[in-house]
Amino acid sequence: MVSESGATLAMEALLRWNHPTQGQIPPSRFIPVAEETGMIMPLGSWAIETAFRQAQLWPVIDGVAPAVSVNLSARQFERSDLVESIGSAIGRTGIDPARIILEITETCVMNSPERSIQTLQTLKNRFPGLSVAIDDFGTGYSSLSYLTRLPVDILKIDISFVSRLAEAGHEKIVRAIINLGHSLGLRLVAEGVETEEQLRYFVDNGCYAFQGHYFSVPVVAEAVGALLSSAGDSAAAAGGPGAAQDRSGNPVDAAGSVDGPAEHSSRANRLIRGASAAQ
Ligand SMILES: [Ca+2]
Repeated sequence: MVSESGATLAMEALLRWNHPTQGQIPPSRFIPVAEETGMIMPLGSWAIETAFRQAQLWPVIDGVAPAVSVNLSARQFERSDLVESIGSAIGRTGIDPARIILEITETCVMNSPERSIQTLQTLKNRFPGLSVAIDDFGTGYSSLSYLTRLPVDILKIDISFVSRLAEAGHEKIVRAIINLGHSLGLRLVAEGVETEEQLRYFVDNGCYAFQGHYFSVPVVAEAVGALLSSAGDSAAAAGGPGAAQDRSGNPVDAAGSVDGPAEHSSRANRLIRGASAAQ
């Protein structure tokens, strides 16, 4: 997640399975099986702790280390030992809870809204600073009255709306979600940003942060440190005295690039800073 000012606010942890003989098995294949068999519990706990541990290795840029965002499945969220499990992972890794974002879907929350409110409140009381995001917002079923009572911090606008933003109907829905988020005092994150036009739209409409291939394709855990360092350097450069000259000397080219993640990131930083300055 990248802010309007170009800072990397958070990295979302994504689970991948590189099988020794079958190669890459996508999560869309193994997560449903894990959910069905109950394997999601040990797998989910391992994923959370591993993400926290990796986040502890990330560089601190301008005194701030990015947060780590982890996805919770419905079954994980409904477990009675969820709070203990997250507490153990925090204890073992030493991560500051203020650097943790938990992502849950609206459908998962609405399965049992009263209980969800209680669970989220307990998590936030036990681990001050921890943030909660409603993931893929707009695709599930939400009760608006519960939404006002849920102790959540962030709405993530689903990729399906972002990718079809050019269609009038979708743009209206996105605008309504943004207005809803603002009215409820929530931070809005646009998921799946791939083009300069999409980015500009969300910058202009008051989104808090953005994520997607425009900034970086998913990278392996070992490469995240270098990606963050590179993004930090370019953000600092973009804010420095030579920034305007750099921008005009190196016009942003968002089309057809085969840049690596680091180049994507530095380009995004320059673009976002350019967009902010133009407002
Ligand atoms: Ca997510």
